[in-house]
Amino acid sequence: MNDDLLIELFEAATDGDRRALGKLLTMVERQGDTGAAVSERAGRRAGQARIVGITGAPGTGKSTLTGRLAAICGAARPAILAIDPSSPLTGGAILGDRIRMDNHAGSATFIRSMATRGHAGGLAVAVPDAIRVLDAAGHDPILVETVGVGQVEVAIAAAADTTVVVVTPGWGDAVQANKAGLLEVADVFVVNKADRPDARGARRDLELMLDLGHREHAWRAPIMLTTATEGEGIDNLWTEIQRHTTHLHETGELNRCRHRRHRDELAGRIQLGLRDRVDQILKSEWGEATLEQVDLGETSPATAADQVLAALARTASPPPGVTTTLNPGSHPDKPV
Ligand SMILES: Nc1nc2c(ncn2[C@@H]2O[C@H](COP(=O)(O)OP(=O)(O)O)[C@@H](O)[C@H]2O)c(=O)[nH]1
Ligand SMILES: [Mg+2]
Repeated sequence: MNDDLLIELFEAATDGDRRALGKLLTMVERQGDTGAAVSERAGRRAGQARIVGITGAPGTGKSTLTGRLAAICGAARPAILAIDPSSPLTGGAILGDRIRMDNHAGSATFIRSMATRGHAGGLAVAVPDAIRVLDAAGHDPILVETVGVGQVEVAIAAAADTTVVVVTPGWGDAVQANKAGLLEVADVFVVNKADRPDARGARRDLELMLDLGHREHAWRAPIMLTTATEGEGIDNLWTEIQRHTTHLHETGELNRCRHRRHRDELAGRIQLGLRDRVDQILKSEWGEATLEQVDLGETSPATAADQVLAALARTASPPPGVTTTLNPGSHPDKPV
């Protein structure tokens, strides 16, 4: 990818050209060298946007709610990133989401769906890049909708500055949310479909669960009642999200939160890279010979793995600008 073309695309996207922004997002979705170049450039301008994750079980009303939030937040250029889990129904789900969001979000909102292509690990690295691109193009807030099932989806929602967990009336939903690990990651709870019977009961159930697992937190997640289809309770919800943003700023938690996010992103990428490397090694002549020794009982898997790791460490060199080696002890032949 030509550098000038990238600069042009970013400038156009920043000026509100949705096609240019769409192209940049497709590039990071595909990853590879072009995706990395886009991410790098985006990273220099990003860091201004508020990132709000919205998660919960399918059908709880996340898309409707997200569209409403974008419409009432009062921002000039909100964006919605809707993450779809891989399923044969994905195409339909995206379409349904789009319709429900478009109905409510207003024309100022930029909406993009991302589907799980290939392995979930790919999504985990592509989503932070997509957020970076939206941020760099001047979108704020960025509302990220994910289905709160599966570790990767929960992790994506939890990586936001503020994580909103959506449940609906009925005890089962709160129990499910608890099982999925959603109670711990919530900064704000929403009991949506408050037009249904016993929404207050659902709030009480949630409060009880929070009390049971209560740790000494400076922030206690408020529980908001909404009827997303009618737009009820959305203003109050946005007020609570903003209150959480202020809390993050005042306590310095925002920097810690972003630091953790970068750490997780870096770890995720290193793990993906290592996984590829492991496959390469096992497929190589050397890997096959080692495996044969294990088959014959001449080497134990533990010893063989140690040998491979030691060889990997010998070939590792620090990135430019980093003066210490990864493991100086194993590099007797290299100056530290
Ligand atoms: N009764 C009622 N239905 C709602 C409410 N919010 C959303 N729905 C409906 O619930 C269904 C699922 O909504 P959707 O936003 O797609 O949920 P998602 O799967 O969590 O994104 C749709 O038929 C919505 O119209 C609400 O507050 N009350
Ligand atoms: Mg949805």
